[in-house]
Amino acid sequence: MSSVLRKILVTCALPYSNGPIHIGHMLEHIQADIWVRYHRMRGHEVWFISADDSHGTAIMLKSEDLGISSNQLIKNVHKEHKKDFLNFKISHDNYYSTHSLENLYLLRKIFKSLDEKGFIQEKKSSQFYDDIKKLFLPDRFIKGTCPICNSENQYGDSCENCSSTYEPIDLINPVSVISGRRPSLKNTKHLYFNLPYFSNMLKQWIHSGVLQKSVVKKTEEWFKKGLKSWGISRDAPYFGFKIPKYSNKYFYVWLDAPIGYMSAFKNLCIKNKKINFNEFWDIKSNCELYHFIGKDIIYFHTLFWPAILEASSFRKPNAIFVHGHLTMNGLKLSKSRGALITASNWIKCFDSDSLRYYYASKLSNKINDIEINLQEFVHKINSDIVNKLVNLASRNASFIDKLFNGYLSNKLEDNELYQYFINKSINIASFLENREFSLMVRESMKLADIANQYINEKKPWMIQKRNINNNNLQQICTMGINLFRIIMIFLKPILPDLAKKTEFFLISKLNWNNIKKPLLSHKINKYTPLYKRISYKQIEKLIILTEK
Ligand code: NOT
Ligand code: ZN
Repeated sequence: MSSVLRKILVTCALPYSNGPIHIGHMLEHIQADIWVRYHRMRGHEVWFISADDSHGTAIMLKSEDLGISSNQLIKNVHKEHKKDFLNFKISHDNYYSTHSLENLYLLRKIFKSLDEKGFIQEKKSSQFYDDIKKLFLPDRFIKGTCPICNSENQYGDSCENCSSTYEPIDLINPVSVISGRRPSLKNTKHLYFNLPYFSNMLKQWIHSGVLQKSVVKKTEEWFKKGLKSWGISRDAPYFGFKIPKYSNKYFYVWLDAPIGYMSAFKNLCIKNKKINFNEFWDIKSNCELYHFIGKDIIYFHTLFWPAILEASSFRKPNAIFVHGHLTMNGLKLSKSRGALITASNWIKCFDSDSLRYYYASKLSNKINDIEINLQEFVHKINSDIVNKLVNLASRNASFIDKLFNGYLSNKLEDNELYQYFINKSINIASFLENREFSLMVRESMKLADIANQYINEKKPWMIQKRNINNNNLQQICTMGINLFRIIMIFLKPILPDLAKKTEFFLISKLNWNNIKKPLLSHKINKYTPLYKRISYKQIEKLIILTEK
């Protein structure tokens, strides 16, 4: 076990309450979950939280569409989301919602503090308004032609074609997504947070090692353009929290969403009295805080959020861990449909360890997009998990069971090889710590190859046939089982289901801290298949479900 005990709080971005969890969300939660499970295994105190992001115009409109209240919608969705994460063995300690008393309390407290310190200003502005729907339109509900590259059908805040960001009023031929009409401009008053005041602090902060290099670069681009004050209020009708002393004004969802990180944790502290909220969020906290996010919401986490924390005298994160997007170009499914592969459809076709493993085999600590390919997925699972890993257990277990009554020998056949595997744990640990999961998976599979090769060379089946040296046979198979055990200790954070079955099979917990001590003179259970081969037929089923 590593000597210094750390206290760590980990968050995933909060999925919106207006739709199902898809395998794109799952990429992030699996990435964070692997990291969390690894740190728990090393004995650290880790709290892992997320929540539904339950406010905003999109949710209000969606519930109208469905003919139910927004409250009912977010309740239904929350239940579904929780089930999805459970199905994929995401080990959140709390999965909460931003529509909660704790969030309201912290939002008000933070707003009050910002206001008292003079960081909130009121400004007049004119915004697009849908006269038919009687609604001020959020950026994402206005589409038009990009003022920079002239590409059509772009959102009000940024262009997907040329990546420029702009104001909705800059769009050429703006159209309301809701009514399909040209919106009118209407005057309103809004509250703004004085972000530019924090420019120097933020500049320093982003260069203090808290961000990946490419994320620093992206953030610097925004500095070059100059920071602007940030609008934190929205006009009614809106589903969210009301701003005190203002009639008809609500807090913008992007203000109470990050506060959702704190409030989900606060709620956890209420349920578990041993955890102390202030110990983690106090400005002088020695605990570590990490946010896992996708690259589309860097801005909020590298500028707004640290500034809000600084302004309201809370601690800032130790790091923001940004990942790329999921793409599915090489597939029959189009890219836009990729987002439609829901977690619940996936789990009707495949187990969860398989997706966890596949993602791990593609993930690094860089922010490049991750291309998924279902053919490759099936191939990789069968060739790695079935042919290399599980096969290593089964081919040795049968001898131990049949000839030795389930008992492993009292010594290893090749101590040097065992030591070689142990030594690899240093590399593996550092890959896991640094979120270099693909390197870690590759290294583990190299070890599985070496272990299988060892068995191929020793040929236990020949020894049995010739009935020559039973001691030697037992030691070789004991070696094989122990090498399998080491690899499974490494892979336990990635493959929780397989790890559980392995622990039952070995009658021993997979622990990092006793990795050096092989299982000797130890009884193991009769081998039953630990993992079933998957087939291309299951892909067809998934595609049919997705296109329904
Ligand atoms: N619901 C948002 C999204 O993009 C994520 C909110 C994350 C919380 O899906 N916030 N911050 N900062
Ligand atoms: Zn453009």
